[in-house]
Amino acid sequence: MTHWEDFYNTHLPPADFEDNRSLLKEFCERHNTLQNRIVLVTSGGTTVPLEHNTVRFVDNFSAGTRGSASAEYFLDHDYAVIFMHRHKSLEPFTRHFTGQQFFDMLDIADNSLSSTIAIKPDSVDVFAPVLAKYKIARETQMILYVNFTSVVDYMWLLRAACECLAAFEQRAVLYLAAAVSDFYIPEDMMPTHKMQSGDGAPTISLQLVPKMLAPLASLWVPHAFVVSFKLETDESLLIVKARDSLNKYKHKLVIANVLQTRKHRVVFVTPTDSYELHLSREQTLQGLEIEEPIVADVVQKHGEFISNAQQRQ
Ligand code: PAZ
Repeated sequence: MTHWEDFYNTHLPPADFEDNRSLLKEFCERHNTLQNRIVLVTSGGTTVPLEHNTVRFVDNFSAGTRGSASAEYFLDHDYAVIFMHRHKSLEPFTRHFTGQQFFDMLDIADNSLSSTIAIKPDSVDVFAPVLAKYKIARETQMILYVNFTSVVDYMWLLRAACECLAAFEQRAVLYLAAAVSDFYIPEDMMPTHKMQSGDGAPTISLQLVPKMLAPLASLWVPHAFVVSFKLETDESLLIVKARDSLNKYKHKLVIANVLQTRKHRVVFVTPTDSYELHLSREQTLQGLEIEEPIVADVVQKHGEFISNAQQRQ
C-alpha cells in the first residue's frame, strides 16, 4: 500500500482545490472566533477513474442520505456544519424534494402579460418549514458546502478541512459517513484517453488506497471527536471490523451498519461498549429518520468528551 504522504506527493489536487481551501479557512476562522462547535460531515461515494480523461469510473455505493440528513440534525443542535459531499449526491434541505417532487409542488398561472409561479396550497405545509430552516442556515452562515467526485479529490479536501479544524481542538467533530474507495488506480498507471474496445478486454489492476484515518486521528486533528462509519454486507463481520478499526486508529466511535438495514438499524461501537439504535416499523412510517437519534447520541458523547477534557486541564 502507498504511504499516505506519497499519495499526496504523487496525486495532484483538483482544479478547484485552492478556492475550496480558502472557503474552509474563512468558515473555520469565523466559527472558531465565535467559539462554536463544528462538525465536518462527509457524505456520498467517491469515484475511481479508469482514464485520465475520464469516461469510465468505478463508483462507491452511497446516495448521501445519511450525510445530508445528519447535517440538518447537527444544525438543529447549533453546530456549524462543513458539508463535504459527492457532487450531485443528496444535500441537506433539497433532499426532501428530489426529482419531479419539486415541480409537482408548483402551480403556474399565465395571463397575457406575465406568468406567476406559486407553491400549491396543499404543499405549503411541507415546503415552508424546510425552506425556513434552509434560509436560517444560509443567512447565519452555519453551513458550508464543498464537493468532491474522485477519491483523490476527497483526500485533498479531507486534509485541507482537517488543517482548518485543528484549531477547534475538542470542539470539532468529524462525522465520516462518506463511502470512500478502498482501491484505486494510481495516476501513473492510468491511460490518458478513453480505453478502446478494439484493443480487447482490459485487465484492470487496482491498488490499495492508504488509510487516511491513521494520520487524521493521530496527526491532523488529534484532539477532535472523530466518528467513522463502517458499512458491511455480511452481518457476521460488522462488529469485528468496527472494533478492528477503533483499535487500529484510536478514534472515539465507529457507527456500524449493514447495507440492507442501514435506514433503521445501526450499532454504536466505542472502545468500551457496543449497543444498537433501532427504529421500529411504526417510527419509520411516521417519518422518523434514524439520523435524528444518531446525531443526538453523537452530540451527547461529544459534550461529555469536552467536559472530560476541561476537567483534565
Ligand atoms: O448515503 P447512504 O445513506 O445511501 O449510505 C450511508 C452509508 C451506508 C454509506 C454510511 O452509513 C456508511 O456506512 N459509510 C461508510 C462506508 C464505508 O464503510 O466506507
